[in-house]
Order: sequence, then C-alpha cells, then structure tokens
Amino acid sequence: MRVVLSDDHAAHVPTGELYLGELVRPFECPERWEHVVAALDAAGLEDRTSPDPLDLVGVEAVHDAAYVQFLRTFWDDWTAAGNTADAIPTMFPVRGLRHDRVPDDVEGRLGYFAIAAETSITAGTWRAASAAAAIAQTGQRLVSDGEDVAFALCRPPGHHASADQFGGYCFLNNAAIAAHGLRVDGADRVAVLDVDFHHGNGTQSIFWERPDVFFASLHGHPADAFPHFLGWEDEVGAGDGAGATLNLPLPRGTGFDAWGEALEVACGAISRFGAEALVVSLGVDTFAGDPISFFRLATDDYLAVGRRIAALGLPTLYVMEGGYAVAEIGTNTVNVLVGHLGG
Ligand code: Q9C
Ligand code: ZN
Repeated sequence: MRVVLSDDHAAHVPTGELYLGELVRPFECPERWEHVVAALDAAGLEDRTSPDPLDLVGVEAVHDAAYVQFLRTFWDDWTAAGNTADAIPTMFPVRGLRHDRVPDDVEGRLGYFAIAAETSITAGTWRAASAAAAIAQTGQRLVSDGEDVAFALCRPPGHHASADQFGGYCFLNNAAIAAHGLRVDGADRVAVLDVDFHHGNGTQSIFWERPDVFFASLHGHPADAFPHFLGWEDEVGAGDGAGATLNLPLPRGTGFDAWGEALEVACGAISRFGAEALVVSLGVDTFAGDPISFFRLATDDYLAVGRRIAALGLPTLYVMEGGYAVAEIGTNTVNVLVGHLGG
C-alpha cells in the first residue's frame, strides 16, 4: 500500500489546549504521527511517498479563498500586532451577531474564521496544514491513477474544517479536498465514509448541496459529543444534494456490535449511491481507551473495519483524522489498513 507522509506535520505543535477550564497538553500532538509510522514499519507497510507541492486550485475548490489567505498570513499579522503566544480564538459570530463582515482586527478575524477555542494557530500551523492537504492530494492522484488503495498520513486532521472555518484540531479539510480531486480526475460519483468518533461537520457542510459526493458518518451523538451542533440523523443534505448525506449518531458506550451494524448501513448506502471511488476519514478515536471519546472498539476490531471497507470493492484513499490514545493509535490505524489488504 502506498503511504504518503511528510515531516512537516511537526511544524504544528500548539503549546496548550483549552480543555474543561484548563490549558492542558494538546491531545492532538506530533507523537500521534510517530506512533502511526512505527506501526506502519512494524507491519511492513514501507512504500513511502513524499507529497507533491500543494495544488491551491484544488484547495480553493472546497475552501473560500479568503479563508485560505487567512490561514496562510495569520501568524505574521498576529506577531506583527505584538503577540507572541499561540493564537486561541475566544469570540465567534454566533446567534444574533453578524457574519457578513470580516473584522480588520487580528483577534476579530481569528474568531470570525473559527468554530471553537480548543484549537490554536501557531507559527508552523500553515506549514503543517498545507502539507497535510498536499498529502491528501498526492494520495488522491495515486488512486485516480490506478492504485487500489493508498493511505494519506495527514496531520493536522481535517474533517471539522468547513469552507471557511477551523476548529476541532482541523484547518484544511484533507478528506474533502481529496474527494473533490477524485471527481475532477474522473470519478463521476465519490463517497466519503467518516469513521472518526466525531461528526465530520466540515465535510458534511462542504458537500451539503452536492449530488456527486455522498457523505456518510458514524459518530458520537451530537447531544453528547463534539462538535455538538451538527450530526443528527435528520440531516440528509439539501437542494441537489438531498439524500446524499447519511448520519448515524450512536450513544455512549457503543461497542463493535452496534458500531459494525452502523458501518454495514453506511456501506450499503455507499454501494446503492453508485460510488466509483471512496475516501475514508479514518479516525481511531472510537477506541475504548481514547481519552476524549466514548465508544468501545478494541484493537482487533479495526481489522474487521478494514475488511468491510475493502469489500465495497472501490478504489480507496484512507485519510488520517483523529485518535488520541497515543500509544495505541498506530496499531489501531494500521489494523484498518492491514484488514483492507486482506490480513
Ligand atoms: N470533551 C478530531 O478528532 N474537543 N477532532 C473535544 C471533549 C475537541 C476532535 C472535547 C475534539 C476535536 C479530528
Ligand atoms: Zn475525532
């Protein structure tokens, strides 16, 4: 299996994460990437590829140009204003406030383009986030050019990033960029299967009105879990995209029996949709030992996940999302890939 990855992920190292009233060591940390690489090594998945340069046109097909510009230039503006600490948004255009005006002030702009305050922008955020998007694009082109399956080892993750907002540790929506790239490079219908513990609000919103990209997500019920304000089962898409979104929210304590049934429902819908290619938003924060999530999947279950996804028989790009049980993220992630390959 081709694996696309880059050391540039290590440029994004936030100092702290605002969590339950404290600034804690960020759950989304560089060691996650290192454990995945070690598990790839251990499994003999050693066919490594560096990303091609970022294709900005492909990025701006799913993100607003003004948002991309914000991500690219924000750190310089932030430091030019005299700030030295990581940038944490604290004020958002929520109910009753306007979102048709982008503030000039650096702190106002930070909040305008954010959904949540747990995610910091740092000196190296653009370098890492743009490398992650390039990794997804490179993996996508491998699949479009005929690979059966590839793995884009993206960090930071992407599925909470919408067309114009960051948060949930995400800046550019790597999976959405790849899905759109698969369309451009020849697949008439593409599916995104989001198996991260959290709802992929960004991906859903990007494809909400599109009939050509099906979005299916299994996740902690938004009544109980981040991102809290999207991911109910009555969200099915709109306009031309009505029926091309499928949400399968699941309760606290969900184990592999119930989770696997939901996966079966999602896979059936993807087959009926007639997808010609697949992007998997692969988060392993469904693991029983995950520190911020509440499903109960076991390490061996991930082999079965990969086998079921492979049975769709689609050219498939796996894109790394979440997973915060750092010691186990490697084995859990690689088990999906090994299962896909028939292991
Ligand atoms: N009490 C991804 O997995 N905070 N993002 C959760 C839980 C944010 C997760 C707080 C979690 C974001 C890509
Ligand atoms: Zn997650």
